Amino acid sequence: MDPEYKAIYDSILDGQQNDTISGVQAAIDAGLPPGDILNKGMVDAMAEVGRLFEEGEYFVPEMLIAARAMQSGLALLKPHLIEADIESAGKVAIGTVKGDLHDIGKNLVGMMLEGAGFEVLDLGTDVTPEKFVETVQDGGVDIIALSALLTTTMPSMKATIDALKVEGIRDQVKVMIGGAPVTDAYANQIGADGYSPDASRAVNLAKSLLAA
Ligand code: B1M
Repeated sequence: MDPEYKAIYDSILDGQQNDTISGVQAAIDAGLPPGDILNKGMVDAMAEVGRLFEEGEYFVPEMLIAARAMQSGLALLKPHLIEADIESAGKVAIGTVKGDLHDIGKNLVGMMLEGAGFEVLDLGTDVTPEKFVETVQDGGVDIIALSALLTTTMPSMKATIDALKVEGIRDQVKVMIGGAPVTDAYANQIGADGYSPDASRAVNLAKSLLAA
């Protein structure tokens, strides 16, 4: 761990939002490269948060406060990243599907993706298949990420994939799905490209879908 970035790294791991803000501001003021602040300080910390979550040492609250700290740091860093022209890992349009208002998990997945260098377009909740189709037709989106928390709204995932097929644009975009009632088997059944059970593995999935 690079000592210049340790304070930022620790503040995200501990979910200390104010320390993340002051650490990132200090690093910007010291003229450290924005890409290094992002990758060495922040992305590495979120990767560690993901690892701790997978190992059962961190739970959702720790993940949420770490993600919130990360988001505050990102908001400060964003204009500098754009200036430095850091290459995006890809563009993801994310939304909770039609009829479903649960957004905490979806927000967490979006934050983790953003933390890993993806450009994230958040379509919000209750997103219709038509809205996802329109977003793909507008161009520039590599992945659409669908979240559902209700068994009754899972069919909206299939409806979205079917709508992409009807419009002849299914091959233009990868589709990943997730949310508490969703399974790998369901992803296969409806023809999604991948399923992730949690936010940290959603990042790995997005990376592997674009590498494939
Ligand atoms: Co609702 N709700 N809820 N709810 N709610 C559940 C989901 C439920 C399981 C509770 C229960 O009965 N035990 C149940 C669903 C039952 C079912 O269908 N099997 C339920 C119900 C029934 C309802 C209502 C119908 C209740 C009613 O009105 N009668 C109603 C529906 C409203 C609607 O959406 N139309 C409703 C409403 C609400 C609130 C508005 C009060 C609130 C949501 C607030 C909000 O999101 N802003 C709410 C809440 C908070 C919950 C519980 C308690 C918590 C959900 C949550 O945020 N978890 C939930 C019970 C539970 O899950 N234990 C419940 C924390 C979050 C970080 O986890 O969202 O699973 P989660 O996300 C995870 C993974 O799933 C994954 O990564 C995340 C982080 O690791 N993930 C993805 C999620 N999306 C992903 C996408 C990916 C990849 C991974 O790629 C695209």
